Amino acid sequence: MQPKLMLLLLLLVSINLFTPMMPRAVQAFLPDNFEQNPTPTPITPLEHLTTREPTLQQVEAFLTAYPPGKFGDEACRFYWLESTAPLMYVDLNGDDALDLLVEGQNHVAAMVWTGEEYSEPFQIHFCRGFRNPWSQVSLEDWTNDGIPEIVFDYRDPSGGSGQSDEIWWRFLIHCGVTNCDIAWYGEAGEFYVYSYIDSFIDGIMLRKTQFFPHFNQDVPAFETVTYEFAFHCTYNCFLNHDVPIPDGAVVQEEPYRVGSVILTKYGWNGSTFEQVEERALTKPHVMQIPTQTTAEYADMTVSVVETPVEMGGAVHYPECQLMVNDTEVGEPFLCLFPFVQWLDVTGDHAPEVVVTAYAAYYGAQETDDRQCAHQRMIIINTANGDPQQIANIIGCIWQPDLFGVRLENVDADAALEVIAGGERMMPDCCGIAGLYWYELNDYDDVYDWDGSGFSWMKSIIRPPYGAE
Ligand SMILES: [Ca+2]
Ligand SMILES: [Ca+2]
Ligand SMILES: [Ca+2]
Repeated sequence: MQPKLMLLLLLLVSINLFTPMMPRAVQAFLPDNFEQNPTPTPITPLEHLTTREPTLQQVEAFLTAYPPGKFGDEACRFYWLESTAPLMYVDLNGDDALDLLVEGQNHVAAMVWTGEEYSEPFQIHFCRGFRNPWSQVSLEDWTNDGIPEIVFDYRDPSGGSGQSDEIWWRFLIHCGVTNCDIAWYGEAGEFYVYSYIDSFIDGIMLRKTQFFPHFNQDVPAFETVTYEFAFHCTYNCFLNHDVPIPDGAVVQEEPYRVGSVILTKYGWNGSTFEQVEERALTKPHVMQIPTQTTAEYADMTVSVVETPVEMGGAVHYPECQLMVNDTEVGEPFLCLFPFVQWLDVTGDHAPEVVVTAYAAYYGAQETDDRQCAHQRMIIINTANGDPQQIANIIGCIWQPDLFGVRLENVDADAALEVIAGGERMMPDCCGIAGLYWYELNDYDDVYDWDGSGFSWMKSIIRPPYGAE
């Protein structure tokens, strides 16, 4: 499939034209009458919940009497996930009496048992949208008292023709003796994919907040480190309000823009996490990326040659062909900032050809196993005089250092391994983007030299970016 077609397909999917083709795993989450009866049955509000283990219908009636107010929408239908129990009994305030935690799609509610009834529920409830927002609930002790807080993560997608934007939010909910309430909330990330339709130049903007809780320490606190960067974005994106855009800037001149890395510290005051410090660790800048299109070794010259490609009659995205002496080797590839060099990768004391190149293109090539703004590495073995491609691996770009794929020795043998940034975190269950929880991937993949090529060895956690 053409990359552009793939992007179009993704956009069509994301505006939900394919709803009738929902996979079984997703349909199973929805009520049986979801398609036939889109109008909810009216619920009579229930102001007091005195039943220790209520039915789901009683809980719905109780939650209807206390709408979410600040966080969410008042008139959402309830969507309970069959993949998890909607009602969970957990001691949320440390009085040894089990309290009630409720999880639905885009919905969490918590109420403590006061001895005779449940407290007024604290709930966050966002309506289902046609772009399929999703949420997840987890329990984690952020206040270091041995009692879990409720972590509610919510992904809010939006977008339109030629663009797709997703924002992740995190809410921490803490329960006291008489009720539960918000302890902290903020944006956890934003991922914006866009296409300049007229020029066929694609780009991404990514902002991510990394959380560093002080679990199991005396004083409850946490830090966040937020970074942001954009590829091909000097206008028409949400990045870097602190970075002035020069008059007349064009995307080709400033393809890669990095925002400040911001450190923020929060301290626990007994009921909420308060901000105690915020400062910029780095200054915003435009990154310069080296290129090298030719490299020689012995009697061999390798080069990458740009081959303009037509796409819908519009301006092309640069594509390159690798040449060893005058022979084409391998397939053409998308090719921003190509860099070619000779390097002994396999540990045989003879150098291989190593080529790297970037593409902000959301779609990659048909044969690529991931679709993302990426860096590619091609390795050619010329040892027996006949150039053989032994690696063609792309890694997704997730951090401002622009790492997508690199060489590193991670085991004891003499060969270098290829490390590649993983694709977006997706569960195995579902074939269609958006109808389930996922987040940006914190894992990289390691590919190992097996004597004839590079094969997948393992996943490793990517180190946090910019943390002190
Ligand atoms: Ca309790
Ligand atoms: Ca706690
Ligand atoms: Ca090795």
